[in-house]
Amino acid sequence: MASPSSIPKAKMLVPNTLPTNNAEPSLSTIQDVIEGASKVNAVPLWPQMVKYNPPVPNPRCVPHIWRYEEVRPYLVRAGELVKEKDAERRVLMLVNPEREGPYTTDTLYAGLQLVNPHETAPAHRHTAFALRFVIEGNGGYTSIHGRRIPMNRGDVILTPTWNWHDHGKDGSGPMIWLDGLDLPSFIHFPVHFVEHYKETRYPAREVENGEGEGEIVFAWGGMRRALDECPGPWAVREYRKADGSYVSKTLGPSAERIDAGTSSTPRRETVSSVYHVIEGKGHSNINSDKFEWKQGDTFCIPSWYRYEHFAGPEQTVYLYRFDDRPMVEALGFYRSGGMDSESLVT
Ligand code: GTQ
Repeated sequence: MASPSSIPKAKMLVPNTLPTNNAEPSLSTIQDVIEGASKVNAVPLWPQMVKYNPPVPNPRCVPHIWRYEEVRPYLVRAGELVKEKDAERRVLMLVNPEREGPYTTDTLYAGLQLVNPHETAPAHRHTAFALRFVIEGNGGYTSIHGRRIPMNRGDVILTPTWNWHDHGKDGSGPMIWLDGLDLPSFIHFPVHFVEHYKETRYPAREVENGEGEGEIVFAWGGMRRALDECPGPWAVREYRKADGSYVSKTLGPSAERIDAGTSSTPRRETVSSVYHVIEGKGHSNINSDKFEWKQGDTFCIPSWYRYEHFAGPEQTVYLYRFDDRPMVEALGFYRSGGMDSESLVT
């Protein structure tokens, strides 16, 4: 290859002067500049600087609660009307009132999924990561890359990226669970792939007693014991892998215990979260709004809202939560209320 110095000067294509603007002979006012620039898809930043550089986080989503007794009848009726072959996944998405699907928060997707006895939600796999919290029903199972995991109330089951998965059910009555996925990320990063398996079910064997525990499934009994062993009226435990690492690069599940008549410490973070009430009654203050909740309800907290949970006077409260902390941390965006920005300098 010729070195730059050996290129004959006469053949250089780079002009030594800037191009003159023949199309716009007079740019006498800023309006001329703005109009002219827009024709070449260039737009001034300065009038809308604060939109892109807001002083504090500005989530589009708002706090919201989905009451189980209000949503469940629609899901159960959909279970009767929408046949297995007509819905790859029979899910009611929990859509934030300020946005469309798949946004439950700006970064999290939640949905309630129902499977009837003798049905199969067919095998597929995808880039997205999924968490399932089992709400009700008996005899359900989800098969994850060759292992058939029974679904029991309160269990958290992971579907890691690219694992083949299908869901099924024996026994009577429907199986209902809360799905948590990182689907909003794939609107932002349009890089999602899905594959469908050639048969309805991916070959799977039943797991032995306790197999996959702490890796792919987290039984409620174990988490409840762990929460009860924590000191104090309010306890938080994350679901983590045996080596202490996050279960996913994107989503972080956790559970909380709040003793009757007590409350959590107020929190404010750059993560958003979806909460589901496992047991008990109470309310949350999210910024200045109060949200009353009870067993089965699901509610969301956008990033940077200040929130605090209060257990009712009668019963210990247990909450399940998933948030986007692993993803937010990995990107270097994690911050919580009270952190000094000097401490964030890298
Ligand atoms: O069960 O695989 O709620 O792929 C959304 C997308 C569930 C699933 C959802 C999915 C699934």
